[in-house]
Amino acid sequence: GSGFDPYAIQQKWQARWAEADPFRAGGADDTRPRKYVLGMFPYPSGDLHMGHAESYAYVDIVARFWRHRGYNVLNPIGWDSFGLPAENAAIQRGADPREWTYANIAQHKKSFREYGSSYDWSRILHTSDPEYYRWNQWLFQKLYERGLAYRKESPVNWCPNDQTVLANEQVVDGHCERCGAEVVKKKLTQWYFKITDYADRLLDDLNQLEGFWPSKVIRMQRNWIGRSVGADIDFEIEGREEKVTVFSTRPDTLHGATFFVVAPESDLAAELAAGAPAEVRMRFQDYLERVGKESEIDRQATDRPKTGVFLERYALNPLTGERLPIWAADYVLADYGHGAVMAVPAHDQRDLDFARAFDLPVRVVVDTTAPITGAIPVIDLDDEGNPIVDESLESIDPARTGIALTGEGRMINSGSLDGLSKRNAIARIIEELEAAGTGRAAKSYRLRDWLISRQRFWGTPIPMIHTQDGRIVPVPADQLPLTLPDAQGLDLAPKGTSPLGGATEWMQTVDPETGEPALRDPDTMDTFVDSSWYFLRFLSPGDAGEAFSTREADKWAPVDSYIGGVEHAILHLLYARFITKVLFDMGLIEFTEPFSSLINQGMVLLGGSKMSKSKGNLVEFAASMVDPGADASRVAITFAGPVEDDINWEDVSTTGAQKFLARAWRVAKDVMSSPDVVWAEGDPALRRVTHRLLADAPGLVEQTKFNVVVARLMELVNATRKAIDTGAGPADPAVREAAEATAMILDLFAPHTAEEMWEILGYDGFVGLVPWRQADPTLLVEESVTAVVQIDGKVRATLEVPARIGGDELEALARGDERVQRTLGGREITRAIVRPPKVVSFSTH
Ligand code: ANZ
Repeated sequence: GSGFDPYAIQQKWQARWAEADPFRAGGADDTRPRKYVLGMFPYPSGDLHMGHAESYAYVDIVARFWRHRGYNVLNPIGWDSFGLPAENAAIQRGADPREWTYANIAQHKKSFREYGSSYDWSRILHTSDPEYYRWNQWLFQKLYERGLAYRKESPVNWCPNDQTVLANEQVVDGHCERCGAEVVKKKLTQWYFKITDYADRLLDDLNQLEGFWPSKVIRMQRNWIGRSVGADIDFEIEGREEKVTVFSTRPDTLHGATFFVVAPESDLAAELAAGAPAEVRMRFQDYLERVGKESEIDRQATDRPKTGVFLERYALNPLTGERLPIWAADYVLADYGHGAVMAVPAHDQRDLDFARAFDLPVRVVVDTTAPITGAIPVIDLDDEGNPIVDESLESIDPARTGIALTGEGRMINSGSLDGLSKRNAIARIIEELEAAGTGRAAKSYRLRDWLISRQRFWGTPIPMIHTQDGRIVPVPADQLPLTLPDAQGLDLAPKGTSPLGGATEWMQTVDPETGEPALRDPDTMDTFVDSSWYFLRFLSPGDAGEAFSTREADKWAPVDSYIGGVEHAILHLLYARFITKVLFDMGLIEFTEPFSSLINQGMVLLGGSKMSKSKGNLVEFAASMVDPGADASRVAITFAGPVEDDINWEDVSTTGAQKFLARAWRVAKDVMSSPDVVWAEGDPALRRVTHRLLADAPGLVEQTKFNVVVARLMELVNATRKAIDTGAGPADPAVREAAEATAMILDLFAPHTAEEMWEILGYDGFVGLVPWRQADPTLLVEESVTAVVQIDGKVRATLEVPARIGGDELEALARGDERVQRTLGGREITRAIVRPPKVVSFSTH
């Protein structure tokens, strides 16, 4: 038959790909340069939808593109297959999380095959396989050896619904990232990875990624790490042996400190209260209880009334010896800086609010009305537009106005610092404190250590042994992997302790040193450990002797293009960056950043919200393979807008995509020349369209302007159709040339249709493997024409423009022209008639 049958074409080429396995990465003898393209591996929930279709379409565009450009491309796929949803599904159905997980993986694999994704299918990995997670255990023990894995008791984020702890990164606005329940604090002993040791490098190395990662992601990472620069200052406390250190970003304001505040839940607060009169102790206890019930969100809100308790104890200003009353107040957080602050109400808004609430003194030490050399003074204007110049210090007294003076100025009331600017004062006071031995330059971070223990079953068992005499020792290497026990007979329901604790037999082990009975660790690892290094496992996935091959890593890594959702902007990317640096320090890899470039795609929305099973607004990936078909899905999604924008599924035209593919296919059918035509011949106009696309597409793909390439392909197909029907005719060599270029470029977006076209055009091999055809530079020279710009009927300017200029582009050029601007003289254009390429006519009335 002569009809276009996308489903038949799809099945035909999938069978051929399955047989020939053409997208396997080249081995040791492959001399082409290498590219490692990776999509963030999927979580095997049952509901792959069009959001996944988008992400994996983009991955395939990039992988296919580099193959055409002559690279040896590695494009693997695997599954992030441990985690809560499997466990929750198992609990609901009384099933085994393992069965649920692997059944879903099988479905995913089928879908990706049907999508025509050009994976190297020989490198599949699942993080829930013991062959994989034994290397999580290896990694854990390596971190432990290096002092980067440790246990501590501290208040942790606890999700009362999932009955497990959460990393800071998994708490969004005080709620569980996964289930939305309000997170509470609970004191527990847990395992941590010491990511804070890497805070500076994680921050500084972001500079390398500038321009290669979305700037939004870089900004989010910077904020998350949250480095503040200042000083640590040691305060003597009356009646206490040891000094107490505070962190301040404004050590220059030390003379303005009028009181001292400690976090109520800190050990220091408890200790200070214990040494206070009974009545104070009671008030403190009441307050502590009240604070314990507050949510994180409430606590961090700036607009709520300040509360606190005076502990009737005093700190001494290290420079002046001034006595500062010590308060416990909840606006100071226990786990930031040192959990205590010197309060400078004149220059810090939180301190000022507190001072005004409790009638504490306010002392100005920075005159913000004084001019600072080199700084541009900010001058306010009054109603008439005259500068307000005679602002006096009294008129902005914070004690009266309630507004802290946080701006620049000159130091006053500060002894040796008087007259200095902020910067000089900070440098000077740090010198003085260092000389006196009561302070030093310091940095503070918002970043906390990574809590990796989870009280859940479906994860990597922590490879540590708790001995009878209280030691904690690694499971000996020859006993790894420490595999999960059978879920059968285990109570998986969340109850606040790990289900593994109930696997009595599994829990029993021996102390490797003494042979005495000992217990295993019942917790499992956060699944972000699994995904922190998986990109390295793809390089030697079957390797039973090591986590990854250093030799293969030297060849392939880091990942050249990493593609996935912006929801991973912080957690996953930060952890992967951290582990990469640790592996670098271990001498196992030669790079310090895992992902050289990052592409974040927007979301696919239906009815205005993100597709999800719970909202019942899923368009299923699997179903879309039949209607509209894999290629039409890919083209429609890609054409719907820029990569990073959200897409409304309602606006995505799958019928438009189907029609375009049918037109492209029909062009190939109509070609009447044979593959050995003379390339330099044929219709020059059509050749120019072809060659311009050959020349432009690589840059567009590298800039991830995939939708523009699709638009240009549509243009090429239309031009070819026109040449066939009303121009040079189907035997013209330019028509064949256009059809071949179409097939080769269409391969990025619609590989089944492209392969079919290639075969129709008389070729044997896969179009997916053909080298990019070079554009002929002589065909790229743009013809230009003279366009006239009229304003109210008179020609006011002429422009040299490309003959093929678009209307919008021409209008923009005309509006921006200097002569046009001058003639308009500020008048508004009320009407614009644009006839590209030659006429633009503006009216102003
Ligand atoms: C004195 C001072 C004077 C401060 C001044 C600021 C302005 P960032 O920028 O967020 O790092 N601080 C220190 N530890 C704290 C804690 N555990 N809880 C709440 N606040 C804490 O903020 C650093 C500043 O926040 C520090 O500098 C300290 O107040 C306060 F005019 O010290 B500052």
